[in-house]
Amino acid sequence: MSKSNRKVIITCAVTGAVHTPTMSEYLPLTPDQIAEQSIEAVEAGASILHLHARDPNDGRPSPDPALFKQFIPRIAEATDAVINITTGGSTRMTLEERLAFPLLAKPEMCSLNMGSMNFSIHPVARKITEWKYDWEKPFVEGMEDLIFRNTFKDIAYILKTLGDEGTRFELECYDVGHLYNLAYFVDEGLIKPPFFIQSIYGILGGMGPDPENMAMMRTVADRLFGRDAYEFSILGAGRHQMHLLTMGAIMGGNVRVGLEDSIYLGKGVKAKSNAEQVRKIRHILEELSFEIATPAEAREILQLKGKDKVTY
Ligand code: KMH
Ligand code: ZN
Repeated sequence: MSKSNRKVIITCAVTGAVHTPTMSEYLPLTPDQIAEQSIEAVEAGASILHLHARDPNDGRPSPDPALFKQFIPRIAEATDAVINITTGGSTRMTLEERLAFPLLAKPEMCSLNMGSMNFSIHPVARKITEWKYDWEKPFVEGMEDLIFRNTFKDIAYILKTLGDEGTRFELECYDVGHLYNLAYFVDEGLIKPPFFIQSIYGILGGMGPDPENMAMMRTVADRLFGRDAYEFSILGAGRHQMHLLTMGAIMGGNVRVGLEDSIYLGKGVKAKSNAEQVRKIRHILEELSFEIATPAEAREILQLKGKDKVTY
């Protein structure tokens, strides 16, 4: 597909490991809830699902393959969506835990975070007086003193192990330095185009949600890789989600929504599901005459190995 005739890929990150049950009653926690909201998000127009697992007893982020196995095959059976499994997990998980399910499942796509960094929402804890579960408050407050570890060695390991299985990556870049890290791995011969660059704005610890940052990311990515070598995508955290995504699409980018990144639909209004956010961005994009990519088109654009070559 030529870039002048391009279609916009909508990724939906369904639950994540940042928000906690107290923050939104609509956050999917159990395998059933994750499966149902994922399927509905695909029906609404998402072609890629970015997925984490949670302990169904209390909603705590979990890397347990047994939990992933309760919803991934069900989603794959019910939809044609590209299943993209996190390798970021949460800042409390070891690399081994984070990779436990991806290495078993060999999915078409995995997330890959392009550098170590601070990554926190601890200020949110100040606004919450009553928590649903005991683990939540220390979990959120404790992020202030944690590092999201993604060393060069960690990244190389993920590129070698999963890359050898034909898995391609959602390259999560929270700062301009992460683009240079990607360029390093290109030079090392560990990753080949097309690169799916998920540029992330508004996470405390990464770039702020300022439009100039998006222009800078685009300019640097063009310089390092050339526009034809990569697909640009936009993730705006929290209340910055919809306007940054709209701007990013106008700049030639793809978009990521989902309750992992924002629990809101609009100002002061919580999203009741992931599909609500997908429908909203789809509506905005279609009003601007953009066409939305189907899962098959997303596979073609990103040159994915296909749904028949996974092991879940
Ligand atoms: N919540 C995103 C900003 C991952 O899963 O690898 C971070 C994320 C990390 O998506
Ligand atoms: Zn994630």
